[in-house]
Amino acid sequence: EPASEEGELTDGFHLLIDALKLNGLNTIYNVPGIPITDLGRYAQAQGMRVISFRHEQHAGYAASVAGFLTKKPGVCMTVSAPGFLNGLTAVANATTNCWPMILISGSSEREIVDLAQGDYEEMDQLAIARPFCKAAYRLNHAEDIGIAVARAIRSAVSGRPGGVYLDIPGAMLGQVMKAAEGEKTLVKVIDPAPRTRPSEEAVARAIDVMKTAERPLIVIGKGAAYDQSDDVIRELVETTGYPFLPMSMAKGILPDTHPQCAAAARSLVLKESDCVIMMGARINWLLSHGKGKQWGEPGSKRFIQIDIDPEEMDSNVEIAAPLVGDVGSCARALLDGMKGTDIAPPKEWLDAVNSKATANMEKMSARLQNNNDPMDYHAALGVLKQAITDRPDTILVNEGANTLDMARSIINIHKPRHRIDVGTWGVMGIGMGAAIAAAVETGQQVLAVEGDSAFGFCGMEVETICRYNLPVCIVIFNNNGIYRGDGENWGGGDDPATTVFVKDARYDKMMEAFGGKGVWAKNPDELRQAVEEALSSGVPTLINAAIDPAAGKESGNIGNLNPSSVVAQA
Ligand code: OXT
Ligand code: ADP
Ligand code: MG
Repeated sequence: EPASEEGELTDGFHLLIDALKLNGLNTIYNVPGIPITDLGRYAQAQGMRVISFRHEQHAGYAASVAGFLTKKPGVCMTVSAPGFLNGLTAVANATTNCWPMILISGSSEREIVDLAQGDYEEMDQLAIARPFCKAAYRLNHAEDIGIAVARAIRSAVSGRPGGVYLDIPGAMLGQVMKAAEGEKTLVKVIDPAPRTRPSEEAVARAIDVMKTAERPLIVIGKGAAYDQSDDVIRELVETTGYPFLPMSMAKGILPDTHPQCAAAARSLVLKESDCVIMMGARINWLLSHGKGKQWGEPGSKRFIQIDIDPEEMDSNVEIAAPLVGDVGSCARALLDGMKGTDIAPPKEWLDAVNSKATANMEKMSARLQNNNDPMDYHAALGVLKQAITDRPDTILVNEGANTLDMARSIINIHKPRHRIDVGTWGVMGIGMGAAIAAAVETGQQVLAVEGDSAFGFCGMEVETICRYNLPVCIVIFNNNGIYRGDGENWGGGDDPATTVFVKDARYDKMMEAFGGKGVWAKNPDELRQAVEEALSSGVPTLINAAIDPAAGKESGNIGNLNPSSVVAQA
């Protein structure tokens, strides 16, 4: 810590580190280089945890997942132009997912950039960042660091959370101030994301809708997971007795094994319900925009929507009762408003949901017990489902297409914020960044279930996992390709099909190259044994699970989103 004695000096490097630490931001996910190499070194010297990646996109994804898990902005630090652009994907993704993060990028000499005179890694980063994030700021003077970091934090976490960009011209880091004066410029942000209560009228309106509901449903989204109001959400679900449908990253707020969980009756509840409480979930593409066949007769539903962002209301369908506020406050207000009313759902509705869910679960569980050769998704996922049931504290990371869709419905999640996946954009390559952040931020064991294509977007970060000796077990569902491993070249030539990879690639050897454990598992027994060992030892492990190349579907469950040519010539 810089002492505040007369005459002692501080500078931009140290003020920035002091400002982050003062606000409880103690971890930086980065890739070093000009002009931020020493910033990382000083941060580490001053007690911050600095996790250095191999590529900025994954450092950025890690920061965004840290934001999701902790409600504090995750911090990613990069070099200028190319490093900044690599990190920008993650900021855009964080903003899309409504997760708080701050991307701090070094940038080139302002005067030279502004005159376009060709500086080292010249780019007008601030202008480029703006459309991709919630807010963007540039720091020109060391004396502004305190206020800039405060603004960045508040922008990232207040209201609807999102990504913030902080532009750090290299020269600013070297600016010197008297330490005592510098200390006075630092700002500790008080109550950065104040809880917001819905108005009494809004609550009364929602209760009126609930009173007339005959087939109610609660849809819970990752905004609710983010809010960390797990107990109040559970109380609301259990007091109403309504069936609930978790969106993928809301799984585990209430356990998937909860008797009111309607995940296995998804089609039925979306179609048949007449009153839907949306809780921290947007009615976007993942819910067919609230329209179409999936949602039954047009006009057959009334929506109550809980969201921190008032502009989310009516974005796709009419919202009969908007509740603007944080999930915890809104759920509490509904519980208070319900007192003395009778809103219990009719038994026929609950029976219908239960019998559909039970039938689907029975069908599914029969498929999980098989010894097909080659191994299929269901057999492999049956093993992983059991592993998570045995060790419910394990955090599941999941990406791919078939690997994603099948793992989502097969692997039960038992605890809040224990499933991290591709999010609103369905983006491939989040896996290793997410796994690293989950391990670093929670100290828990992580199981990353990855399609072989998905893993390819971020695979080099296994070195990072080994270097920091993180308790991460990666299982690659290796079906030799994107969706399937048996694609054909439509041109009939010698080149492989655009969707297939080298057959039987030994991803397990990548892990061994860095000192971790690699296993090639060809059947459920080998997979079970390897996962068991990895989860009990905490040793960085990569299990290359051979999956039937013919078992997957094009685009998994969302093949309907592919446009098709009417003049196909193949
Ligand atoms: O009710 P019904 O009867 O309908 O049944 C439903 C449930 O009730 C039931 N269910 C259950 N039954 C029994 N038991 C249980 N427990 C249970 N739970 C549910 O199951 C059905 C289905 O339920 P589900 O899954 O809840 O419902 P559904 O209909 O699927 O829900 C709809 C959605 C939209 C909410 C859901 O599908 C969803 O969340 N989807 C997300 C999809 C997504 O984001 N996919 C990733 C993107 S795909 C694609 O774009 C890919 N790319 C391109 C690319 C990307 N993405 N990014 C970048 C940077 N570059 C390129 C690529 C390259 S994927 C991809 C790689 C793929 O290859 P890999 O090798 O990685 O992976 P593999 O495919 O494995 O080879
Ligand atoms: P999912 O993909 O799980 O359906 P979305 O990301 O679409 O969820 O929706 C999350 C929603 O939650 C966003 O509209 C966001 O504004 C909202 N949200 C984020 N944090 C909170 C919070 N603390 N309280 C209420 N709503 C929130
Ligand atoms: Mg694959």
